[in-house]
Amino acid sequence: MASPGAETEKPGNHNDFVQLCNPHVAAMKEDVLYHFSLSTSTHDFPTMFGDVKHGMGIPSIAIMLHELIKLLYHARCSDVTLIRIGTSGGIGLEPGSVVITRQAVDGCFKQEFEQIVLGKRVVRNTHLDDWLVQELVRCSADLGEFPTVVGNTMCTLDFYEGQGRLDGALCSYAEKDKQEYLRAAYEAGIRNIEMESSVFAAMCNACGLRAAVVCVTLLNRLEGDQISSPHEVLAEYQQRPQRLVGHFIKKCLAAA
Ligand code: R2B
Ligand code: URA
Repeated sequence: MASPGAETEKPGNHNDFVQLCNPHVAAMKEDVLYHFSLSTSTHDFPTMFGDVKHGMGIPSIAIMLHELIKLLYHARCSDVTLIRIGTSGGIGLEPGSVVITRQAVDGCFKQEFEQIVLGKRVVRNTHLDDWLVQELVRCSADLGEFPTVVGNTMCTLDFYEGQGRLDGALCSYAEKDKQEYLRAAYEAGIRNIEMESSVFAAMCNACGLRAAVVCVTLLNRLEGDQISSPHEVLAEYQQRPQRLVGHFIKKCLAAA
């Protein structure tokens, strides 16, 4: 599954329109995208897709997942695996490390996702598929390109105070409090922090879908809050979960 949102800037000149390496397409009066049941003569592509973007955080991914899971249902898909890939802040890891999530936890380190439904607390399980975790670990070993660990992932409602940063618009704690919190998180098996994994795991569990979360760490939060590595470094880090999951998909296809 694609990660929601452009979490760091993409490489290249990102203001340019997408270019094709095929001179014929621009000269075609109509282009039928057969497998999508779309045609440039019957559908207004710029209006339909020109502004496609995902948001960030639990509400955005939850809305997207409701509709994606219904799409899979209507399409009568079977044996589906969903994988969230993206970025995160690491705890006690070398930046660029990839974390495969065993369990998503909340900001109090609780291994659950709480949703208010009709005014009542509904608590859902956030455990991720153990078999898939092991397969992804094997894929990372096959690639041998970057450090990969299995750990718990803390999912927060905010990037700043919610993740114990000292550089937000609001902050009522000191560096020492932040260090204590992050070190307690580390002791609880948490290796990274992001903003979507808990609802992702909860919804996939509730719908009986096999799921995994694979995020690269952009910084070590024990050493700072700002994401200040050079653009090319961050861009390469961001490709790591894609390379790992790409390898996993190829392996599955080869075995099918
Ligand atoms: C990781 O990075 C984003 C915040 O910068 C958020 O979508 C997440 O989970
Ligand atoms: N994404 C997050 O949610 N937190 C970080 O520190 C980095 C990326």
